[in-house]
Parts: sequence; structure tokens; C-alpha cells
Amino acid sequence: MQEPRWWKECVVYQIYPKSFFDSNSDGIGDIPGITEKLEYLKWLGVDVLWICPVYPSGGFDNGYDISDYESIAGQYGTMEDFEKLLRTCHDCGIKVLLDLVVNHTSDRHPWFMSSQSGTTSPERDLYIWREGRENAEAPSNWGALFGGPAWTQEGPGGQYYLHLFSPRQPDLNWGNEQLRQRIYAMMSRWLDRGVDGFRMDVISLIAKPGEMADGPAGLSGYYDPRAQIAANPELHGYLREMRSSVLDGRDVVTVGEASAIGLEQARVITDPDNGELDMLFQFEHMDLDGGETFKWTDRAIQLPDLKRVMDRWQQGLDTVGWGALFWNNHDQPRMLSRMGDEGRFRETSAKMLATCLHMMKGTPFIYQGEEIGMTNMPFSHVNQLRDNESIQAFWHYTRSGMIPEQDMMQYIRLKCRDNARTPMQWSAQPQAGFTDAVPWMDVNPNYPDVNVQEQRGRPDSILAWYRSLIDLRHRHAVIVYGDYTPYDSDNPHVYAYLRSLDNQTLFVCCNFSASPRTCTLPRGFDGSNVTVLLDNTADSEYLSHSLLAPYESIILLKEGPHHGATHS
Ligand code: TEU
Ligand code: CA
Repeated sequence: MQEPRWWKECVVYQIYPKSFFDSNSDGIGDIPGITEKLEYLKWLGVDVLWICPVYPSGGFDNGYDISDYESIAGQYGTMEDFEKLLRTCHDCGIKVLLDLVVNHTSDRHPWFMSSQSGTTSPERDLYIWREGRENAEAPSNWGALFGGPAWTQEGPGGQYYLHLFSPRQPDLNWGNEQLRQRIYAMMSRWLDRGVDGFRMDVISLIAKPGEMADGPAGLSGYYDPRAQIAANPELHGYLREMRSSVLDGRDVVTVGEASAIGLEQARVITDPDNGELDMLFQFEHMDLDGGETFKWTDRAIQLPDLKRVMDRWQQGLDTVGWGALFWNNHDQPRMLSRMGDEGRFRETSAKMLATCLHMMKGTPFIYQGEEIGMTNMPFSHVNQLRDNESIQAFWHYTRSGMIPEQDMMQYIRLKCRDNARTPMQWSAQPQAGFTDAVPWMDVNPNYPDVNVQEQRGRPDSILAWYRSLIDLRHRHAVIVYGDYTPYDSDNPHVYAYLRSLDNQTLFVCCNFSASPRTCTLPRGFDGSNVTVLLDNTADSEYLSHSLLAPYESIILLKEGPHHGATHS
């Protein structure tokens, strides 16, 4: 069994503050709004909050372009509001993680303003500047994730600066010792305030290779360097230095957002013996419905692919390392719309998806609204969008003629990040009880039927189901520390797996389809020593006939020796 740690036994709730709850009627969610809803979060049973950036920013990427790491943006409140939130959380036994965005800053950060003031600036080297090539070509054909080149020239004949996301988000130079020390000092001051750890934004990309050479260009005409950067072994040195400079001796947790990281590297990064990060988010399962035009396709995630990826990561981190489990976050479309059913089986499929994730090995993350079955937004016009990733993509692909407008709007509805950023649906009151002003972003029109208030009193609601899953994790060590064994791996419609610890075996079986499906009971699970911990389907025929109803998920607990994954 892995080394017991508090953050392995907890459930984390991710809050996107701008869309969570507006306490002062300006249409924007804020920190006092989070404090007002803590009673709900405590009732839900979550142990930790991850709060997305609330710092002053350049306003380009909804806070992921920071212009001051150590204060609070006025729209969210004051530092006193934050300290009150932190105190109130700790008083009710909830820990708080902040978002650490240190791969880049805003171009409005004073550090960058100084750096770009000229080649003699003492802060020039805090960022990544390179000479252009002949005939005013950029230093390399690297592309930015939000479109266009990853290099911007500071002026005629001037140098170029690197920005992996957008020109408004210049990348910091982690090769610069002074920069690293500034980041570590800032982290230490937040931890001294009592913060319990960090979610680390694109931490896998901070170590740029010395040679930033051209790579094979994609359809965009640019090369996507993220996999190459993430593979740079220098990353481990920075993470170990961060641990020894800031984190050692503190009982805090670090969660790396590690796009483009492979399993082997993830094992190195989260192996506690290496002193790097405690856990990380991998994204292979979230990229399964992408294509040549990035996420802008109507391709869907296929269950066999999801099983292959999740089984590999579950087994890969089973004995060494630790994963952060998620289906949803502020960058992803709602998983209920992506792999569940928004119609007749909305509640059943939402519960099934939750079961499948929460019984796995790793720390589960719930993204705001997921626990009540919020779905994607039926966007009808680009003017409803607020995310520059979506807006820039819409105009790029339609104006270039690569994707017709109506197709692009369909891809936007399926895949855009705005889907996750519509206001939290608290009640059937106007604006879903999120605000009594005009919200910064439209509320999903299904809020009269999908909201916290309607579900909080209903024992068969999605919300009640999440509370039960969280409670099970708190009460059963086999869910946290049990070994993971795939089961019926070739079944194209059912995702099943086993968890085993000491004398207990858990069997988790999830029908991902709208039709009845079979999945043979594992050997030894047909006896009297089996308990049904949860089943989202009344009058289930699974135990009697191995028949799963549409989107049925069932959790069985067996006391006694583990027979392994072979069929009965
Ligand atoms: O996301 C990193 C990242 O790669 C995501 O942008 C994701 O791959 C993409 O949005 C999928 O479309 C982090 C933050 O979570 C995201 O909100 C920021 O926009 C990004 O970094 C830059 O800070
Ligand atoms: Ca507000």
C-alpha cells in the first residue's frame, strides 16, 4: 500500500470565482461570494478548494495572465476578503489551494514592462528574448496555443519574445536564477499566509530547451512545441529546487497541471522519493476527441480509447506516484455533454460518470456545477463567448475558410471552454440565483431544472449521489489505497475495474451507453459476502442477470480473498 497522506484521502472542489457567486450585484462572482457558499461546500463534504486566479491580471485570459502575484483583483474583493475566506475555510476543516501561474505573466506585469523597455533593462532576462533570423523571420516556427506564432517582435529590427499561449502572456525565463528566487519568495509568502498548497498552471512547460529549433508544422503552419518542452529533463531540477527552497518542512500539497507529460515522466515527478510534485493532472484522456484543427471538430471520445488511456495511467501510478482525477475543469466542455446524456438519462448518466471517476485511484477533483449535472451551453452566436481562445479560433477558422461558420458554431458548442464558465446554477431564481445583476456571461437556460436548491432536498439527485461518493471515499481505505485492476477491458460499452486492499475487493461497473449491456460478474462476487455500496438504478437486474440498465453504475464490496480480474 502507498504511503498514507492527507491529500490522497481527500476530494477537491474547483472554483472558477468569476462564475461561482456574486455577493455585491455587479454580475461577477467574487471572494465574499465563495465565503457565503462555504456552508454548502461543507455540507457537500469536500475537503479542499482549488480557487482559480483572483490576482490582478491583464484581462486577456480570465486571470491566467497575472500582473501582480501578491494582491487581489478588485472585482473579486480585497486581501482582507481573501484572508477571511481562508480563516473561515480552516475553521470548518477545509483547506485552500491557490492557482500558481508561473510559466508566464501578463504583458502588463511590471516585470515585463521593464524587460521590454530595452536590451539593457536589468529585468530583460526574466523573459525569453531571441534575435530574429534573416529577412525578419521569427527565431523559430513555434506556434502559440491560442493561435498564431509563439514569437512577437518588440519593434522594427528588435528582438522577439516567446509566448506559448498568446502575446499577452509572455513566458518567464526559468533558466534565470533571479527569476526563480522571485517566484519561490512569492510562493513562500502565500504559504506563510496559511494557504495549503498550489495547483500549478502548465508547470510541465517551464523548462524550455536551450535550442528552440523549428519543428514539423501542423495545419496551422506552426509547430506545437509543448511535447518537446515537457520532455526536457531540466524540468525535474527546477521542481526539486522549488521543493527544497519553498515546500520542504511544510504540510502542503502541490498539484501540477501537466499537459503533454508522458506516464514515465509523471512517475518521476510524483514519486515522493524525488521531491518534486505530490500529484499531477495528465490530459491524454481529454485530447481523445481532438484532431488536425486542435479541439475544433465534432469527433467524440470513444469509450475503448478512454478505457485504454485511464487504465494505463491507473496502473502506471498504482504503486509509485499519484494522479489528480478529473473529467471537468474550467478549460473543458462539460463531461456530461461530452460522454453522458443531456436528455432522458441526464441524471443517471451523470451519476455513472461520477462513479467511474470517484472510485478510481487518485485524488478526485469536482469542478463547480459538475455535482448538479450542469451541461454545455447552447451557444447560438460568437458574441455570447467570453474566452479569447474560443473567439480567436472562431474568427481564424471561419475567415480563413477552413471551417464554415455553422460548423464552427457546432464545434464551439461541443468543445469550447466557455461551456465550463457559465454561472453556477444555485436556484430557479432569475440568473439561477448567481447574481441579481446582469451576469458577465449568459446563464445556461436549463437552470430552472438544473440547480442546487432543487437537488439539495432530493435524496435521488445527482448532488446526493456526489455526497455519497465523497462519503464512501472517506470511509473505505480500499477506494483510496486499493490496487487497481482493469476488468473486461474489451467491452466496448462498459467500463469496469477492481480495487483491492487487504481482505476487501471493490468491483465498479459502469454502462456508458443508452442501451442495456452485459458485463459478467467477477468470480466470487455472487456470494453472500457481497454488499451493494451504490447503484444508480432502481430494480437493477445486474446481480441476478449481469444485465446493466442504460447508464447503470454499480459498486460492489466483497469481504474475503481477492480472486483477481478473471471472470467468474
Ligand atoms: O491551461 C493549459 C492548457 O493547455 C489549456 O489551455 C488547455 O490545454 C486548453 O485550454 C484546451 O483547449 C492552463 C489554464 O488552465 C488555462 O485556463 C490557461 O488559459 C492556460 O493554462 C494559460 O495560462
Ligand atoms: Ca461581484
